Amino acid sequence: MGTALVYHEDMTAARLLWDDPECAIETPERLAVAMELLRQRGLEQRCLQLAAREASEAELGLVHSPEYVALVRGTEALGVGALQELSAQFDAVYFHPSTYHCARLAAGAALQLVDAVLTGAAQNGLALVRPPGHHSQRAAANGFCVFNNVALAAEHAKQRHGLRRILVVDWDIHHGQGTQYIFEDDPRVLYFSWHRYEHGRFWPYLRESDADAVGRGHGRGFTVNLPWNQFDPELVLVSAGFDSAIGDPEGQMQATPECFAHLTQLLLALAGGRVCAVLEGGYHLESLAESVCMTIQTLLGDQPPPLPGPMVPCQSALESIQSVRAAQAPHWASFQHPATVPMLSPSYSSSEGRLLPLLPAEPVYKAAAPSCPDPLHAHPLAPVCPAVVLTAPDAAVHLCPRGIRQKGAAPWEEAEAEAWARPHEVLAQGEALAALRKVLRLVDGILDGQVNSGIAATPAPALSATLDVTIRRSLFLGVQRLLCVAVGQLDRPLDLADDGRTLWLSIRDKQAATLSTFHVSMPLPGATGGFLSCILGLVLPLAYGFQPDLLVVVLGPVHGLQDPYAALLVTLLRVPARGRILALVEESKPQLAGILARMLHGEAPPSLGPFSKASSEFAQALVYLRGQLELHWKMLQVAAPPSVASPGS
Ligand code: Q9C
Ligand code: ZN
Repeated sequence: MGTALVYHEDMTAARLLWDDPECAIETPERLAVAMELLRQRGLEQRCLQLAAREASEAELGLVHSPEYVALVRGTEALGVGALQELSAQFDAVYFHPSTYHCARLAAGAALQLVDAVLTGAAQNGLALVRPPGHHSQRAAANGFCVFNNVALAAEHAKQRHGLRRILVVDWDIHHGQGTQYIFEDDPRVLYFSWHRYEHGRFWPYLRESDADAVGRGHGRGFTVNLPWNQFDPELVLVSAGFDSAIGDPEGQMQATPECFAHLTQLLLALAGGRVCAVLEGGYHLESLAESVCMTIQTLLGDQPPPLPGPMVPCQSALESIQSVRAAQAPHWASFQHPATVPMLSPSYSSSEGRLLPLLPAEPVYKAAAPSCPDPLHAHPLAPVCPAVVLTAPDAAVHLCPRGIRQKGAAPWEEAEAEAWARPHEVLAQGEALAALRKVLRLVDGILDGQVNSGIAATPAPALSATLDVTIRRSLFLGVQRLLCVAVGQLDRPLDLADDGRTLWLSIRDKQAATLSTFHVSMPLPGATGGFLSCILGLVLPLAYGFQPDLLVVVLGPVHGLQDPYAALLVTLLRVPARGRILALVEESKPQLAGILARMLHGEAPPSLGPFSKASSEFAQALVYLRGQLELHWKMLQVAAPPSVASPGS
């Protein structure tokens, strides 16, 4: 099951026929250039290529009024003068005699993509379309959008496939008010949008684009901006606009193409990996094409390149996130623990009061260039099958049905392994030493790039010693930043230098403690809520701040994580670790080894099941740790400093 790419050249037919600077950026070249780069990079050929079909009028009726569909159909026969006159009745819209055909292809492409993913013909995919859709409303064109492609896809998934929970993630720089209006009273479609707002001074200049718009009626709480696991969607639709990317003349933001690789890979942890992206905006041709390639490569399973730039959140982003949290708290249990995240009142950064001027007319404009000049590092790493080193024969049963094979490379020479094992008596006996020889082979294989990741099982009593040797060997081979996430009763090696090369995170049945900036111990979360805040609020921000060259994940004695939790932990950590992971487990847990191997291979994790709130002890432990660590690890900041909120008070 691969990645579908839905496209039709006819969608390049519509274009602006008169002078209108506002609409001039929505050009046929947007699609042509993106397709060209996909071909050049050999990515189109790796996809399941589907030719877009037109949506039927009945399908358009899932979202749009018959009168509006008839109005758009009528534009096929209009002359330039009449087209221009009709276009002027809408905000930022132009019609062309081929608009109706293009817009039906764009809508049809989104429907086809959903059909391909929900019937299992593809695991995920992207529809490269124009005109875009997310500003389009039941009976109105708006912002270059004619039919709402993503809304139609969501409605189709509900009505034709019987889905009950669909997440729409809108990363276009503009608020998709059309999608918000269509689903604002529908709890089955959770609409998440981030967008430039400028306290109401950025197009489309709407009060209802602010954080306190949360939906209405039964849909209260389903128009949102929130961390995503609790909703547990069955399908993820992405309104994939790339006008939020660097160089875009419309958005004027700074998101690099790499950002879209990371966003996409994080979303792949949801809905069994069923992610359908549909193009929206994006008006800088190279930046658009580069970002489209990053998205497709990630959907195909390639590992993302590193995120360039300092890992420091910006204050105004923190303010925005806080007001969203405050506005959503009444609707989502995950926001309700007062200790989990400090919260300001919803009015704190609302449009009343502190109106900031828009940025000066000529902001930082940079031509889109891959931020890293070295092409080897500028593009995602192709997927590499994880190596599997197992000592228990029955473990293989859990792996082979999915096509993951044990790697046959020769283990280390016994004498050499013995030298590395020397301090540990437990490694002297046969089985433990045999496992160690394979683990060392795996460490070397990962570090010299033969494999991307690997999983190894060792006899339980030898786990801690094997981990110690693994760490020493990795540092010896020149790893600069080694992240070790140790779940269960495992101690940090005593003689490990606290020099910033190793970040050690213990998750175990002990009190929260920061033994140093690079040695953190947190308690085991009992509830799903605690587990998610632990990963999303602590482990991931630390991993992004540290930017490891290698991640070692160990599940030791009484680690207490059920398999789906361990699976999600590894899946999410793969993103900041960019797939460079060595997982160590006890050989008595073949089932766990199997599921982790599948995660390293890129399969989506299973659902965590019903949500349960974190205990207040656990929430307090997280608050304590954040307080201890956020001075050094800036990615942990969740609140803007009070001085920003009220100067002088
Ligand atoms: N003078 C999409 O990205 N321009 N539509 C507003 C204000 C309209 C954007 C400029 C932007 C429409 C799909
Ligand atoms: Zn846009």
